[in-house]
Amino acid sequence: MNSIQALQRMLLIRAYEEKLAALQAAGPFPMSCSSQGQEASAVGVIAALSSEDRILTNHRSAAHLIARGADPARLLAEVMGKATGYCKGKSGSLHISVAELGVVLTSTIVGGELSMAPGVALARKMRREAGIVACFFGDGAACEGIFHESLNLATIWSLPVLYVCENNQWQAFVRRKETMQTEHISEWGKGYGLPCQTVDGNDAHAVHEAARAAVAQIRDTGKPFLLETLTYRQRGHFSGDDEAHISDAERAPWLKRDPIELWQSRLLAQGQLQASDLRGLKDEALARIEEALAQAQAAPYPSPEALLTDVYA
Ligand SMILES: Cc1ncc(C[n+]2csc(CCOP(=O)(O)OP(=O)(O)O)c2C)c(N)n1
Repeated sequence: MNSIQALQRMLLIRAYEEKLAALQAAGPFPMSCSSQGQEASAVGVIAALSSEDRILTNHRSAAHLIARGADPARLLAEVMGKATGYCKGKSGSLHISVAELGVVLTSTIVGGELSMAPGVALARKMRREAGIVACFFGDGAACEGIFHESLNLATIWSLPVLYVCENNQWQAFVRRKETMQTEHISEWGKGYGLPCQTVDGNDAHAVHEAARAAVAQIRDTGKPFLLETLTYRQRGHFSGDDEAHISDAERAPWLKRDPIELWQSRLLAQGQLQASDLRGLKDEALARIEEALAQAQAAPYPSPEALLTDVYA
């Protein structure tokens, strides 16, 4: 993926999240958890993966899915419970999986993705399949016991897992600093013998370089790696939350370091992008999302008979 394609992906993610937020504010519309502000982390890491790699993620998965190439029309259809959604309208925004893109799971059980990542990696290793497993989770999930079990097992069993902690400074309505004595989650990995790195999660270039090096190391050694991306969730915990827990003073410095603005400024300064092209790219992203919404709105709901298909009992 080149620099402009990375910008296009980030703009598409932002347009998708902003459209969802607008629809939810106008309501009624199904809820979701936005990862607005975390686009560089998603795009930077996913661009370092190959098509045979697998991905597990959490409730803020839209950015990961779009970065991986998911069709916004099918994502919106899924959120709206339509039959054309990636999971035939049965998952909503919080459980989307996309087998054809190697996205095994979106887990809304905090830490659920951490519990499954070693299993997916072990299965692939036993079948001698190529590829690594990327597991995205939040700093809140890192405070759960399953994080420690997962890292320990992955290390002991030499499993090719790229753990990506998107440290967005909040754990639902609780500040990260209230739940951790240390500053960085990456430090915790050292105790389990993992190579670890913390990177500026709002700098797509820094994220991508770190992820590429981590992925290369995992492919080389077959062992896990923990990457922490320091970033910020620009919206509330979920759509409909009044955001009273976030002050403007807290948000302001992070908005100044908005990952998309940082990336486009860099490309403009380097002459890789002209201001007029930028407007065109933004319009393109907005138009694609409008078209996606129209498709999702026109799509049918699943038939009542579909209730009993694709379920385990
Ligand atoms: C096992 C479990 N406990 C609690 C919740 C409620 N909950 C949903 S999101 C969340 C915070 C997760 O924080 P973090 O992992 O940092 O992710 P973030 O939402 O900040 O991206 C909590 C506690 C849940 N969904 N699952």
